[in-house]
Amino acid sequence: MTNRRNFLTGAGAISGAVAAASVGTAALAALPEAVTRTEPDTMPPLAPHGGRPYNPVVTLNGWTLPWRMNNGVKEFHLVAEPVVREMAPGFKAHLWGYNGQSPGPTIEVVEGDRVRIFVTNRLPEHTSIHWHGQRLPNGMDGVGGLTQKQIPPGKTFVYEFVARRPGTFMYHPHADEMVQMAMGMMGFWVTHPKTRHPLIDEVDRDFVFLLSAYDIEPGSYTPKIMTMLDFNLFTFNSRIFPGIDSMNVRRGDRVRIRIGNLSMTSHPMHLHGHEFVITGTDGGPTPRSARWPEVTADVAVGQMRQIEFVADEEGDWAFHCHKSHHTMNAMGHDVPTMIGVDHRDVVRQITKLVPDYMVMGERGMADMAEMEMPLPDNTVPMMGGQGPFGSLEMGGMFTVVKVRAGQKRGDYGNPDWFRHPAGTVAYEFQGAAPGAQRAPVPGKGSMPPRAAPGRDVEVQIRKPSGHVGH
Ligand SMILES: [Cu+2]
Repeated sequence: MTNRRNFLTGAGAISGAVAAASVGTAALAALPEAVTRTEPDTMPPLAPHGGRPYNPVVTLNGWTLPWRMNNGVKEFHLVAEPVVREMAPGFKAHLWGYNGQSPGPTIEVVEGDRVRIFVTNRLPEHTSIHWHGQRLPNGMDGVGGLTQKQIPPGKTFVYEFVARRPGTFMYHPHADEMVQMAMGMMGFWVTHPKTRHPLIDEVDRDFVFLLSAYDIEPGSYTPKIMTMLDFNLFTFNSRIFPGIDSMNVRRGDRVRIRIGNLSMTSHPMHLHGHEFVITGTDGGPTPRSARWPEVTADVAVGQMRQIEFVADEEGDWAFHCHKSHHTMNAMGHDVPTMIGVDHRDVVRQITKLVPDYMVMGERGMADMAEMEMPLPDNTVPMMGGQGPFGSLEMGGMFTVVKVRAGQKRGDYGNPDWFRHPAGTVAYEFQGAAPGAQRAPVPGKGSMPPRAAPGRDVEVQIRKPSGHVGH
């Protein structure tokens, strides 16, 4: 995860870029500068530097695209191009994206804004951009071949429309989609309401990210674009845990998290320690009568969900996809199940041929999170991430919401791990462990037969001593 120093460095780097984008009047007839950012850290919110005010969002391990005002029109410049994305420290992927990163920068506008987006294609093939969820003229919808000509390599096309309804949107190519989305081409779009909206509450923190999946062989750099279902990397904004930043909030903050899914399967997103409500989708704000408390929200393919909660419980709260394979990294797939297999004879024979043969998974896979396994260059362990109590044994779509009383307003820096008040951490029972209790089966005596003492396959059921014998 990002430390505070990197976080501030990222902020400094982008404010320089914003200044560079505020060009003189002589340049206004030309294309807006294509601002690029390659650092994978979370950029602090980009305060609006013109136009109507709003509370900016924070893009997890991403950034917001600066714009320029040109005669009342907000002008943006997106560049579709090959990028190198660090998915986690030690692991880089060769993807396609926008302005130096996958996903591309978040675009933030205000309801009613006239928006002009210049799209330059630096890919080796044609592309287009579809503005998912927007009300716009049909010819601005970005479906290559249907509503416009494809943008050839080297050319720049212009999209222009009014951001008519407030909400949570995304953008992605509608050209050679299977390839271009498998390569990471996508970005987030937020349209803020122009005045107080009866269904859109003010929040203290507003995080956004996209869900996407990749199939990259350990040791290689480029996703396999023909993969339909068997992906091995499940990402928030093309990052995998432990490369995903935590979401750091102040206790009592009203927090909104907006999530869009451009992978090939649904992701049930689960928050620990709090209940949330779904306050909106890509179809707009959810009527209040249709909101109910949840701790998991399924985000289906092509959907967006915005969840909201009051972060009133201090701690380090996990927030992750609940499909357990989606919190694994590449090495967790295609490994045979070995649980319960007694390898000893086989190992003895194999080690005659392969002296450093290693048995994996005999007692489950948790060992693998801490085992010093030889990995190919350019990959990460299937699960890991060091926490204050050891390895988290997580990967992929996993991060932490850090709720702290002492987190200052507007501070998105990463506090240290939570300091638990005395007596509030699960602890080891120190009393005597009673033997397993067995219910008799009529006609058959006790089932299953008790194993001989000393056999290491026995499982002991431990109960609090006060309840033994019911
Ligand atoms: Cu998932």
